[in-house]
Amino acid sequence: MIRLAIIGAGLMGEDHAKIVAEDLPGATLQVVCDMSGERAAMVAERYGAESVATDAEATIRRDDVDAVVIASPDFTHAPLTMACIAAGKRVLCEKPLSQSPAECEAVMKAEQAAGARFVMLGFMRRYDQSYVEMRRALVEGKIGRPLMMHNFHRNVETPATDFTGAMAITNSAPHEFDVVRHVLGTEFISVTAHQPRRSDDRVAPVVMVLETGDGQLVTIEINNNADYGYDVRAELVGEAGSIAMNNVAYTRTDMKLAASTSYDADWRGRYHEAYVRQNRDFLRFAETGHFPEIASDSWDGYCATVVAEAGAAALSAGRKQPVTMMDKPEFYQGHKGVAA
Ligand code: ISE
Repeated sequence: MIRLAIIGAGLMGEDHAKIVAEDLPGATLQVVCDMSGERAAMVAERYGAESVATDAEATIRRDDVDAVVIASPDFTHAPLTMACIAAGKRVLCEKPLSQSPAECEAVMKAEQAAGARFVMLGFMRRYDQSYVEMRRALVEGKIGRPLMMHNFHRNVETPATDFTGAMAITNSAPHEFDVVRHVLGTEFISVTAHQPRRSDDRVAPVVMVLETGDGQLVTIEINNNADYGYDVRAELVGEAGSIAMNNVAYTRTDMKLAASTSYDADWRGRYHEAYVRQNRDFLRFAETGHFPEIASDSWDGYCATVVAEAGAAALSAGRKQPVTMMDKPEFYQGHKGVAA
């Protein structure tokens, strides 16, 4: 059995604890750690954890912890990932790895110095069946050479009152930055960003247009105040056809001359299966040391952060910004496969 520690008992930490407890045979929920001992105890009690802690670094070093899931606040992700590498513990770090490209580079440097893979990033969209089928269609040549990919990412409302348009790019859009790179198998070279004007003081959507190094165009709309539901869409357009996400609704209700389907309130319902698949791949990684075929790693975390930084700069400057990245280290080459 792999003994897992969950660092952070907030929304994501509790969801990971639930998955470990209910959907991850072969793993035990060894420790729930949070700076609030009360919050950690509540989640531990709810999902049957062996113990509770409030000191993240000490938890990572514990002899009864084999691997770690980091779901604490964003600014702690990179330092706690470094602590996992130093302790020789494999880690699933929730996105983002860091908001700073320099911090991402430090993590990659530490991992390479350790001489083995330790870090898996929590860009779980790669495990969602719709993106799996898009990637497979591209690899199998079904739609011809890819030309464009269109993406919508809509939340009911912003998660915090101090949310900004730039945060839509740095907090929400990294999911698209990563999954589009994964599906297309290419890197971004430029980004422009625009916002429409709302009639109220809520954060307006952000629309980005990105160019890839292989001559493709990618559009990404992030709307954190869509109101009607959690709604993510994507369409991959090739020279010989296109493949689009078919809205995942398990039922349709027909009544009073109308038909309706429902939306999830947030990502935890819509992407539950993707999180379970991702976390099972992490468990196998923790057990075997073999990095999963389609998982995201520290390099992918760095790429998403660099694109996010360029996107925020484009929104602020009101003009196209280049996406400039370091050369990909040999250490991170390979494993750009297709899910089974
Ligand atoms: C949020 O930032 C996340 O990371 C969630 O995974 C995503 O589904 C949500 O839409 C984002 O706003």
